[in-house]
Amino acid sequence: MKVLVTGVDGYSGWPLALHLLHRGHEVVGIDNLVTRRRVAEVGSQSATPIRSMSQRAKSVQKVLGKTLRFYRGDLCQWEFVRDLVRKEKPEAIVHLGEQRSAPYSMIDVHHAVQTQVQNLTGTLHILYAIREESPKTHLVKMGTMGEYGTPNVDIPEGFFEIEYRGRKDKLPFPRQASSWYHWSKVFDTGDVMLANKIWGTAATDVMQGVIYGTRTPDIDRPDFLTRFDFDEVWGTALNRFCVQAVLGLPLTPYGKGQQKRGFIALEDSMQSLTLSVEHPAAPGEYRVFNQFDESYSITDLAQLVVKAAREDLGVEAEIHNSYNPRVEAEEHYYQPHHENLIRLGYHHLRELRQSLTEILTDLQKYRSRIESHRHVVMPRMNFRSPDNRDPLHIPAEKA
Ligand code: NAD
Ligand code: USQ
Repeated sequence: MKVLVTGVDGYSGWPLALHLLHRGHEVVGIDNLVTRRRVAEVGSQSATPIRSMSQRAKSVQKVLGKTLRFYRGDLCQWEFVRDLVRKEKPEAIVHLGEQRSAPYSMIDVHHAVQTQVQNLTGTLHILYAIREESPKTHLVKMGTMGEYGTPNVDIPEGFFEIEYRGRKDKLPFPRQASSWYHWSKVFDTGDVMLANKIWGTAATDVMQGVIYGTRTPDIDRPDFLTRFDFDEVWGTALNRFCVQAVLGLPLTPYGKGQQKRGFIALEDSMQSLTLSVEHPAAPGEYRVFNQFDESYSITDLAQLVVKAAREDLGVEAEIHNSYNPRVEAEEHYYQPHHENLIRLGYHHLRELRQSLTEILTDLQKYRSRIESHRHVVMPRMNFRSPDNRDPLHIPAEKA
């Protein structure tokens, strides 16, 4: 199958491209390399030393004997997207190429606007390009579990049956996001549903939980490493906790630390996306997959990292609940469903404990890269405050 991966230079786009190539698919990738620039903008870098896209494409040719066709371009440029889809006519597009950091979207008005305008524009361009140039293309659109928020009832996969004042209907489950970024994904969802309704675009809308990990079998070589972010703005919870343990910094569950999220290993995320591609939505179908493996509280995760750091590295890490820079429930009910991918054959491949050992080992290897950026690890933002800094904030770093 010919698959177009947007955001192919990213944390998940790059291992996905390699996984699809390994499975015999033809892969075309596009990216404007903006995550590299945005991470530099907040004074950070990937913990892993990643190669440039041109070096990556050369390694693919040399090591795998396959071709990854890479286009450098911006999804916000309509002619670029239209011409690409016209030329390639992919059977599937996996759309990962968006601004993906909630804290980045909360920095100020410019970052909020950039996030929403660019994410929605890219998705609309892809929807129109499919409609005009390749109407049979199946869109696998990456959304987020954070679209649903944390309601006090179970979270279904996209839709639920409701009875109200004696009448019944099947409706989209309410979205209650808590950052400008997460809301951009909600708005994307509305646009994908509308394209499906008016043009019959076949779409899988993926509500994915937080990804963790440094490895998949496809990226197990220095020239195939994927990025790994750890700073306050771009790093995600479990990955950050591992970096904090390695650097001897306290682990920082925010607030009470009882907020729960769905998590998924990088390898399992690749497996899930591949299942969505290889078992496409039917013509005219819109379906929603909740893509995560297990849900955990943030404190449970921090405790697992403390244990792994002790057992694997002999390091005694500490947990130091910091103030919460975000506006979110710190204790809540959380019961999302995730049966659709299991029905397609999903089974958990990478155990969390194994991932922790791999992350900690890899971080030791690249220690100098995180050591030189330790000043960007601890939280300094505040979603509530207009200048996004907490005036009362006492850094959680050890005295
Ligand atoms: P990432 O930032 O590493 O990758 C995104 C890639 O898209 C980057 O290489 C970036 O340069 C590119 N990109 C962004 N805007 C673009 C544009 N306008 N034109 C062309 N390329 C553009 O992020 P990731 O972690 O790989 O996330 C991929 C997708 O998965 C995102 O849509 C994100 O919202 C979603 N997601 C991520 C996670 C996670 O934990 N990392 C969890 C759930 C959902
Ligand atoms: N958290 C801490 N301490 C930290 C970092 C995070 O307690 O040091 C908490 C946050 O307050 C939040 C939870 O961990 O409650 C998750 O935060 P995160 O930074 O790991 O993830 P998030 O901002 O939600 O975003 C990430 C990805 C995003 C994706 C989302 C999936 O960056 O692209 O959409 O995970 S989900 O969370 O399911 O919406």
